[in-house]
Formats: sequence, C-alpha cells, structure tokens
Amino acid sequence: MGKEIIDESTIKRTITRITYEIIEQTKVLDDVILVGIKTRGIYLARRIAQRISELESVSVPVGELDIKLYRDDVHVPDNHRLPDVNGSSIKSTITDKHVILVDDVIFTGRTIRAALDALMDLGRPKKISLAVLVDRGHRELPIRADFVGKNIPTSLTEQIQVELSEVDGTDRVSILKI
Ligand code: 3GP
Ligand code: 5GP
Ligand code: MG
Repeated sequence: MGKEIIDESTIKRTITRITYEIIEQTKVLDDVILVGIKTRGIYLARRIAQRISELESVSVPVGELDIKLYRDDVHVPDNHRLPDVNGSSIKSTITDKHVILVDDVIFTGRTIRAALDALMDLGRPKKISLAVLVDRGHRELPIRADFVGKNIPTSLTEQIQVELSEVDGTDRVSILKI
C-alpha cells in the first residue's frame, strides 16, 4: 500500500476544475472531442464529458486510444522500446476538431507522442490539447499538458498509483516506492 496523496473528493474537485478550465479556454465546445488514452484516461475523459454536459448542456464525443508499451519494464525509461498505438475507437472525424487528449499520468511524454502520431494519421485536427490527472515529471520530450490535475514530483524509484471507481472500485491516487 502506498501513501494516499489525492482522495476521492479531491479527485472529483480536480476533474471539475479541469472541466471549468476547458470550458473557459475553449471558445466553441461543439468542436471538441475528448480522446482518452487506454484504461484510466478513458474513464477520466468520460467524467469530463459528463461534467461538461452538466455545466454547459453540450454533449462532447469521447473517443479512445490504446497505446501499447513495447517497454517491458515500464518504470525505466528506455529509448529502445517505445510506446506504439495498439488500436483506437474514435467514431467521429477529428478533422477541423479540437481534440483534447486525456490521460491519468504523464511521465516521459512518449505515450503522448505516440498518441499524437496516431491522431495525425486519423485526420487533421485544428488543435490538440492535453489534460492529465497527474504530472509526475521526468519528461524526455518537449511535451507538456495544458490542463494538469496535480503536479507530483517523483523520483524514478517511485510510482503513482491511480485508482478510479470504474476499474478499481475506488477513487484514489497514491505514491509507492518500487
Ligand atoms: P492505465 O492503463 O490506467 O494508464 O501502463 C499500463 C498501466 O500501468 C497504466 O494504467 C498505469 O496506471 C500503470 N503504471 C503504473 N506505473 C507505471 C509506469 O511507471 N509506467 C507505465 N507505463 N505504466 C505504469
Ligand atoms: P510516458 O509515456 O509519459 O512515460 O508515460 C505515460 C503513460 O504511462 C500513461 O498512460 C500512464 O498511465 C503510464 N505511467 C507512467 N508512469 C506512471 C506512474 O507512475 N503511474 C501510473 N499510474 N501510470 C504511469
Ligand atoms: Mg494512462
């Protein structure tokens, strides 16, 4: 068991704040598509879409990207095994849309780089933004998130555990020593 750093109500408030920031900074919500990255990014994207619908009465589509890691040890950044796109389910066209990628944790930035490649193959978005629940630092590429839930500086021997009720039965973010 790790040390809890974000509790359930804080996750809820954080998602609400990110949603307000998206609404504030995005002039035309009708053009927005939220694209969640594999497991937990997808549930975060759905929660943001739900909140946008409650606050603005706009129904924002949610797509999914599955980024497969070639890295066998995900904790050690390794330039030779790169994340690749395993599959996607994005029903509407992304051309001329504002795509907001959503992930649970950003670390080296390589997953997002792979996601950007996949999006470019699917169409020509007019803009791509990035929302993450946790930025744990250690970027290896010039990639940053536009909407950040919480910056949690970590060492390479630490791991952020994100639990969401849809998959884990509880909402919690903890930090573990590995
Ligand atoms: P996710 O599918 O919700 O993103 O990468 C596969 C899963 O392993 C991820 O779940 C993530 O939560 C978890 N994970 C924990 N630590 C790490 C890590 O250091 N690197 C990667 N790539 N995944 C990690
Ligand atoms: P990156 O490609 O930026 O190195 O890593 C981002 C992806 O790996 C995210 O999809 C995220 O789920 C996962 N990841 C990297 N580090 C961690 C971590 O410490 N905790 C969790 N939960 N996921 C991580
Ligand atoms: Mg993730």
